[in-house]
Amino acid sequence: MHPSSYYIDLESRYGAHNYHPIEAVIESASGCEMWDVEGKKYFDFLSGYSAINQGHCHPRIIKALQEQAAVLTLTSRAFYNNKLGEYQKFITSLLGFDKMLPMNTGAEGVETAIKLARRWAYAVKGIPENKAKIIVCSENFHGRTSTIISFSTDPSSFSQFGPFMPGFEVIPYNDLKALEEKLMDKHVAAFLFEPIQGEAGILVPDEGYLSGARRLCTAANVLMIADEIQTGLCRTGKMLCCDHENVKPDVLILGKALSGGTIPISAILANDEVMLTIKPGEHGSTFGGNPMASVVATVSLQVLIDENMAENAAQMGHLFREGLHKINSPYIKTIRGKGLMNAIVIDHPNKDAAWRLCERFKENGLLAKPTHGDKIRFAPPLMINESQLREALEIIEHSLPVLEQC
Ligand code: IF1
Repeated sequence: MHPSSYYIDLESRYGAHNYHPIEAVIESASGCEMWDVEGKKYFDFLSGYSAINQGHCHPRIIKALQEQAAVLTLTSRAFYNNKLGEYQKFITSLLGFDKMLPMNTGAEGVETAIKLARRWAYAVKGIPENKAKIIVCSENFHGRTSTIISFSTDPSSFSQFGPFMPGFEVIPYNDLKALEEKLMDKHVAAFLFEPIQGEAGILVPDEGYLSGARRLCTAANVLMIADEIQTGLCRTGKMLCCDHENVKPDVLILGKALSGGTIPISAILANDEVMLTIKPGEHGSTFGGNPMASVVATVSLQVLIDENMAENAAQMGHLFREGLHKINSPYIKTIRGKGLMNAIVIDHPNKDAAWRLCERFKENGLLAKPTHGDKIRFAPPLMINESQLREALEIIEHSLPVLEQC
């Protein structure tokens, strides 16, 4: 048994310093609660950045993981296994696509979608080779690989990591006019977007943005690629965030909660015209589509459905935003979000105010973390119930006075 400081010091001494965590050393978790090494309980209001929608260590998911792990974990795709095909049939019929390509991290999912869009551009649309362009939005976050940061507009993501991958053009988010203008360019292959921008601070676009983008992409014969790695899987109150406007993207990317926060699993879904442009041996990964991931993903999706997590996220999300408004704090400038993907913007002269507030949240038993300085993201697991949510709102309200002292 060691105190939290022991573990923090170990990571400082032996680990890369690529994060600046809130100083809570978590030892166990269940549902929407976590316990640190001193036995202190916290509400988890970050959910592993929306990877733990089903709640920590969901018994059905853990059972499926343990049972499959004891039988067969990996064959590689050099051979078949008896779990991948059933998973692919399940997820494609659930979400309405012809086929699914399995990968591991979200960034790999985004990279795969980029390769599919470029290949489709050359093989189907007839764009001259190496001329394909992909339109992205400012303040996007799609991962940390060298290609993906090539089209980031956040210096903390891209500075001093050049040279960068060409073939991407940036337009403002939530701006259909800008998209329409860009789509006049016949070399545009795809539009890659987040239905709600997560890292940017939970930026919810205007009603009609998704359906407008769908209409424009269809008219211009451009692939609409929805990155639902963070917004998907019931987080915003529907199975997919695009469902709020009945929009069907041409390529759908999932990750994070596809495994209920157990192992890295991502999935790229598309119809045959796009998916079959990649031929055998032209793309893959060692662990992509392994039998353990296939079983875990199937159960993780089933749990979301069986436990009505989209409906609960919608209801609890309304209660949460209502509760934040009722606090009526002078320090909360903006409250925004959909379902249980929410954020507040802090209004305070001290640039460290949001961080200080999150430290006070921690002292009072709630874990959340600022994004981009003055925004605090609130994203608990989707199985949170009303009394837990109200207790969390109490903690938020009783922590805010700390801002009077900083
Ligand atoms: C970090 C952010 C969230 C994502 C979307 C792809 C990926 C992510 C919409 C890549 C990943 C994670 C990455 C993690 C923190 C977290 C994050 F702050 F970085 F931006 F959630 F908002 N598309 N987001 O949100 O998926 O490769 O990580 O599996 O890098 O610090 P991944």
